[in-house]
Amino acid sequence: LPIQVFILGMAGCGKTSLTAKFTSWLRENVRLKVIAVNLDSGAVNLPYEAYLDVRKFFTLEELMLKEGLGPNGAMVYSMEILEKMTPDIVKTLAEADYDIAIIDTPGQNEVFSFIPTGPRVVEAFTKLGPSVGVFLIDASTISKPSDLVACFSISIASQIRLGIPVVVALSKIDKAILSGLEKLLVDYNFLLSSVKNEAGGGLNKDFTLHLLRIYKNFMKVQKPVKTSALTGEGLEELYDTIHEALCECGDLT
Ligand SMILES: Nc1nc2c(ncn2[C@@H]2O[C@H](COP(=O)(O)OP(=O)(O)O)[C@@H](O)[C@H]2O)c(=O)[nH]1
Ligand SMILES: [Mg+2]
Repeated sequence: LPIQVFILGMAGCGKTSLTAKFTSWLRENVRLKVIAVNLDSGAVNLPYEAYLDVRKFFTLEELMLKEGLGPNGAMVYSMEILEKMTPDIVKTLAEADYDIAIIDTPGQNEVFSFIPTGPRVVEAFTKLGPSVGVFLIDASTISKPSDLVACFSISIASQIRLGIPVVVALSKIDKAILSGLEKLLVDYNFLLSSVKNEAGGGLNKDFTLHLLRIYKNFMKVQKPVKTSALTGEGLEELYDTIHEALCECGDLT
């Protein structure tokens, strides 16, 4: 059965860029039949050739004009249209010949993961075969250790909402601004002491430390993968991690 990989993350975190880079990397290095699927009706330019592109059917801009909606209303509405189209999309993919589909998701993670339609779209895709999410955390937005913990908690929330295993990856690692970030990703005790040493305290620090305990268990299973769509760093590791995540769930054996 083919594998579905949903690229997830906040607006501008690099989903579309990674979809392009990862797709071509897989074609060159793993020699699998790879297709890219675009579910973002608001995309303007795609740096990859999509096997299936929702913009063939509707675009966010059209919805705004036709329905007199602002960008947020149009995004919510676009998810309803996407859900209605999903049976046809799934049918098209079921007839396609591929080993792995890299699925670029709408610009805003909250729209895809936190409105009930997104999880239902994902559920329909899981009928095609094993499905996994890659949650991208934009390294250029992490300016202190607790930022990492906050972003990590969103990835967990997305996993809970979408009901598929979600792998965590840093994107734009070439643009990382926090010194020691690499060590924070692999060394739990260093992360813990760094959070403790951050300025400020009170309830926020308590919350962060509580979240860190969850993070600790997660780190035992998977350390966040460092990727860059600019340099291609980390793509092999990302591929291995996706495989491991699916094996752990018993989806691939
Ligand atoms: N330096 C750097 N910039 C990146 C990388 N990935 C994406 N970008 C830039 O980040 C911006 C948003 O990227 P995009 O892929 O459209 O994000 P999306 O909204 O999550 O799909 C664009 O200007 C990209 O050129 C990366 O790995 N390194
Ligand atoms: Mg995009």
